[in-house]
Amino acid sequence: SVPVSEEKPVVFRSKLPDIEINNSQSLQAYCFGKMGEVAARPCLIDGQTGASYTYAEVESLTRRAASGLRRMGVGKGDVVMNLLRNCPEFAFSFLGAARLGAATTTANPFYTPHEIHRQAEAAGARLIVTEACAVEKVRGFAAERGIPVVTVDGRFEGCVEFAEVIGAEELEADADVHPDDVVALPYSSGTTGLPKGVMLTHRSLITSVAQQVDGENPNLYFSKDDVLLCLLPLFHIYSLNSVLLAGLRAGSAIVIMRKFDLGALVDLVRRHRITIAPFVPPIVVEIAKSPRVTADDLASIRMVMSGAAPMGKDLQDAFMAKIPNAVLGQGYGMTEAGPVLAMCLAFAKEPFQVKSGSCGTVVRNAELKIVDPDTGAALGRNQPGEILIRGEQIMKGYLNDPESTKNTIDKDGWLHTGDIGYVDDDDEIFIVDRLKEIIKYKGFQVPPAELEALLITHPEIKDAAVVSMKDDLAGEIPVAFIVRTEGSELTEDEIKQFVAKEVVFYKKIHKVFFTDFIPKNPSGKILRKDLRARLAAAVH
Ligand code: 4UU
Repeated sequence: SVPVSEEKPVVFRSKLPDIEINNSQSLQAYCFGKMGEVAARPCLIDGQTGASYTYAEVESLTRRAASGLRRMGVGKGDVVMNLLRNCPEFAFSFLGAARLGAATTTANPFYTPHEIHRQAEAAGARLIVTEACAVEKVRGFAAERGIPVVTVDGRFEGCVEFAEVIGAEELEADADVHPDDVVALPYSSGTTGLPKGVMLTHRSLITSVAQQVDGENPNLYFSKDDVLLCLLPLFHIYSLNSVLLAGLRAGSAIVIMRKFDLGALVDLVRRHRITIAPFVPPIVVEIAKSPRVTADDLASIRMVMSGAAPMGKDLQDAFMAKIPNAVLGQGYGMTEAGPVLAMCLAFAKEPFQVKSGSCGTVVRNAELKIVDPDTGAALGRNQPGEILIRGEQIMKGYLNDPESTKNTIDKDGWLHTGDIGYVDDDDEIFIVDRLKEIIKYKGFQVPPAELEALLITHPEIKDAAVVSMKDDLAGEIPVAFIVRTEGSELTEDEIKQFVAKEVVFYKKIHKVFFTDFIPKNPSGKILRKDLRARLAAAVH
């Protein structure tokens, strides 16, 4: 008889069975879905002040925030901008806006005025919630456009204090929302170009959170007795989704930390007996290297999660030696993917054996494919290619940008990540390279296109290209190739300063290489691979 060749698995799935996900409700109803069991338990704890709010209090505060936001003119379909470091008000405002059927766009309060205005404008923000460090940067802009500014940490002329927004009365009933209504609008440059508004709907975020923390054997097991450290910024989707929303859904206590500092971190871990610590690789490095932090300091922690940038096997092993009683693993996310594509299965309630250096296994209720980036053909196990994901958790699309949406989500619903990786024999995913141009400085996005656009506005810069260079502490740093105009003696320092004035600290140019031309393909696309090869050759 004819031998039947065994068919290669081309679609990868979780080892956990699919579950039923009720994603046709509102995100807030889903997150507070177990109120009966958790009402009197601690929900949010402000690490700075020690203020603690129970689940019942937080739910009520979000209803009061909703009522206050409505009084200030926010309604269904509107966008509120949260320009905040981590604080309880972030959650009150986010969930309050959701109750009104409004969406929240999140941004870093350390952005420059230009970066803030651009996002506020593009997102169509109707109201800005911010704090002292950013008030001066938005006040003029907001006044010109008649956008009210709310501050969480004090009284400022022309602004409204958050305490006033949270009046006595609660919103009587949430607005009716459709599962496809947008609830979060983070900005991401995706695989190419400038930052774009990523439309995450009630359906996508419920699905994503459920894929992590729901089911009889949750992939990411958070219990009511867990205490989560919310240190990563809530304006980034990792913390918003996998810490705040997932923590609320699971009924855990969430300790909110405003600013990273090793001493303060150890203090909070000890004081609140933190059990779950979501980190990014640079924080893992710092803890692994610091003689000041002992195993004893971290004794209460049972789970350490890393994500947003690669964590190699060496670092993972070094860290595990420091905190032997905790499980250390990775989550793999991308804003557009809702955001979680893969999660370490050692985090499951009934954990699996996993390998160091892996960024997890595809989440349940989703499909993952690896394709040849040139031909689009699906690849089997152990063959690196572009990672594609499909499921109800992915974004609805980019705001007002059908072209970029079409280039990211194909006609069959697969979202193209721009990451290169493979799936091994045990369904574990390893990321090995990046096809897309984005640079990740300590997990923060640095879009080269944005820096290039800025650089060529300089009268003495004829052409510019920005690429990443490996860095021990930050993972990657942005460096620029510059073609000066004829006769120009513009210096490296002048260029660095020119950029530094216009961008948030992590987008600063770290090195400048002067060159005669920027290599481009016939359609004018910068050949970044060639530039990275030039860097590698110069370094070694
Ligand atoms: C190698 O970084 C994120 C989201 C991260 C996240 C979210 C929820 C991690 C765990 C979690 O539970 O989003 P973006 O849009 O800022 O950046 C996306 C890109 C990816 O495409 C990939 O290139 O960041 C990189 N990345 C990683 N790289 C994200 N996670 C990892 C990882 N290893 N674990």
